[in-house]
Amino acid sequence: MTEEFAEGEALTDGFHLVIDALKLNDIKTIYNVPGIPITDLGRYMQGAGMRVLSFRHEQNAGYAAAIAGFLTKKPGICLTVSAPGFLNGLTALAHATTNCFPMILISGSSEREIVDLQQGDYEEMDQLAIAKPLCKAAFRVLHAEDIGIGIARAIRAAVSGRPGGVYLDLPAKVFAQVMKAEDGEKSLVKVIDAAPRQLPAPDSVARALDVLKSAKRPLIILGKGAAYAQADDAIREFVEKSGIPYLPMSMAKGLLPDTHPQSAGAARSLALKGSDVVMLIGARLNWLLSHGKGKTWGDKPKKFIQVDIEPREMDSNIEIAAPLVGDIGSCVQALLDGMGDDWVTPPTEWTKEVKDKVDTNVARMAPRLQNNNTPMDYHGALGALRIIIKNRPDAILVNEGANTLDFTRSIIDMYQPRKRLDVGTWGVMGIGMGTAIAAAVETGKPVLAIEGDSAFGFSGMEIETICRYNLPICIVVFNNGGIYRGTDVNSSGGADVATTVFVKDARYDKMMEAFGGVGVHATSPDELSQAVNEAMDSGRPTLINAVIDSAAGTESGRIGNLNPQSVVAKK
Ligand code: ADP
Ligand code: TZD
Ligand code: MG
Repeated sequence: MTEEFAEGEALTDGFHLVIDALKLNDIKTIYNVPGIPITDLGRYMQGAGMRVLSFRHEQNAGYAAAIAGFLTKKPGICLTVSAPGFLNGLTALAHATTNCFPMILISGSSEREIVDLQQGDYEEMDQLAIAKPLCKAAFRVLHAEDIGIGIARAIRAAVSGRPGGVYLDLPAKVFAQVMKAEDGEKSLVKVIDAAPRQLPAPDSVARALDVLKSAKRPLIILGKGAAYAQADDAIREFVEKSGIPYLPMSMAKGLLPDTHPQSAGAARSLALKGSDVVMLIGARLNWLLSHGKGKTWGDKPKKFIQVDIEPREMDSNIEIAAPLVGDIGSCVQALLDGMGDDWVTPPTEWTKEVKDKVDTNVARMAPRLQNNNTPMDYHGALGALRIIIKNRPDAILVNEGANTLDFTRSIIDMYQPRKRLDVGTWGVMGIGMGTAIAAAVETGKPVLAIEGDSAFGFSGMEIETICRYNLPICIVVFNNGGIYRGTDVNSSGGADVATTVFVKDARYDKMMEAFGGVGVHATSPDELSQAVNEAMDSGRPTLINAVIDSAAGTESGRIGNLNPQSVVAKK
């Protein structure tokens, strides 16, 4: 800036404009790793009363921001340094976009002139170009007076329509640019109605209800879009009034309690195969639903109704007989209004068939969940943790791993919306600690993180962060000594252990003690249960090393079928 300022004139600069723009838009929590050129930005943010949480690795700060977006419907903010810090944050930005979570990755960057001439600046990288294919929108601000509009655009892009990740590039020199405080204030933009309601077309609502009424064996599938929408009461009323069995996708568990009489969760296979009309609410027909076809769905012809904010999601995999485009709250309300007072619930032949299957499967599972074996198997350990969540339904459950993920999802019932946070659409390992931290920070609720030992390793260093901020997080590491199992052998007979095997009898609990947290070594379900209850009562950061039989798991948990098979090699 070459402009001269009068002596004593009130001034502002890029640093403070970023802070003012965020605060004006009610964004007060930042997940970051400090360094050039954003160290002072973090300091000034903290000084201005924002909560700035410093992580040990940007990827974890990014996962925290992503899940903060899911939990709050406001963009979670991850702040990083240039090139390497930016790249470390990028996995989370792509994850947010893939999962439809609103998030903004704000990265400092180097001198544009030097970057574009490739003259080798400190941490040189064309970050904007690299971010673009991995997010919903990417913006760069080159002048301090554009910070207000840049942040406004980033917020609106992240939360409107289908939510997603947005990249905002702030070159170092913008922070130091000075302008008159008065002009600075005028340059800020408050985003009005960042995610406007999107009402469905009345004829689409009528079509959806016609298709639903024609069903003999209808099924509702609730996805994490339905959880995100925060239309909990309308969704519950709709499901109950319809009388239709419903299946929750992983992060939609608890939208209605998993113990609800209409839940088909424990009869998933029968519900998918047996249904004739399927209504998807905030769930995509991607790999997690076998693309709506194949043996998962059986031979019976089916019609699909899909409720989604993204019009292009319709027919992504198969024909959608009744697309209903709009925000879930508005769509579900329109469906409820259209059902009228004479809605006929589905034939009991179907609802009873589903309910009987649920009851049989639940009864069959019950004794396995009560075993007190040492070393523990997944059922014994999760049988204990299941009771804890039942008694503490407002606790947030974070979950990653392979067997640890699949068993936890099916065994632990959830009772409230948005309490189950996991690996999401990509099945990504490493979301654990960032997710747990943001869950504790954003909601103030206790967090139970159930982690495979491999999964935990991807973000394990953040236990220092958890201890530093004294967060009420209890981590249970399901330690089976490896990825899927701890029993694999190296087929060459060489000295290296097999590729999926870790150090035997590792003591993850001791890591926690290094930072002043509580470490517990648990070898039985009773010990595990006691330790988790103590942790959740005290609210102290705790890590429990839960010893799981190294032979208990299966390759890739429940998705082993996705592994390509060699016809010539032996494992
Ligand atoms: P799951 O993995 O639980 O099946 P997905 O992530 O595949 O869920 O699907 C979520 C869907 O929800 C996305 O297609 C997204 O466009 C949609 N969605 C997200 N928020 C809303 C909303 N407020 N209203 C309508 N649809 C939404
Ligand atoms: N890297 C990333 C980022 N995401 C992944 N999903 C994987 C690698 C591959 N992977 C899985 O899909 S699950 C898993 C890996 C490494 C770990 C499974 O081991 P675990 O759980 O110890 O966490 P179990 O209970 O031993 O099965
Ligand atoms: Mg393991």
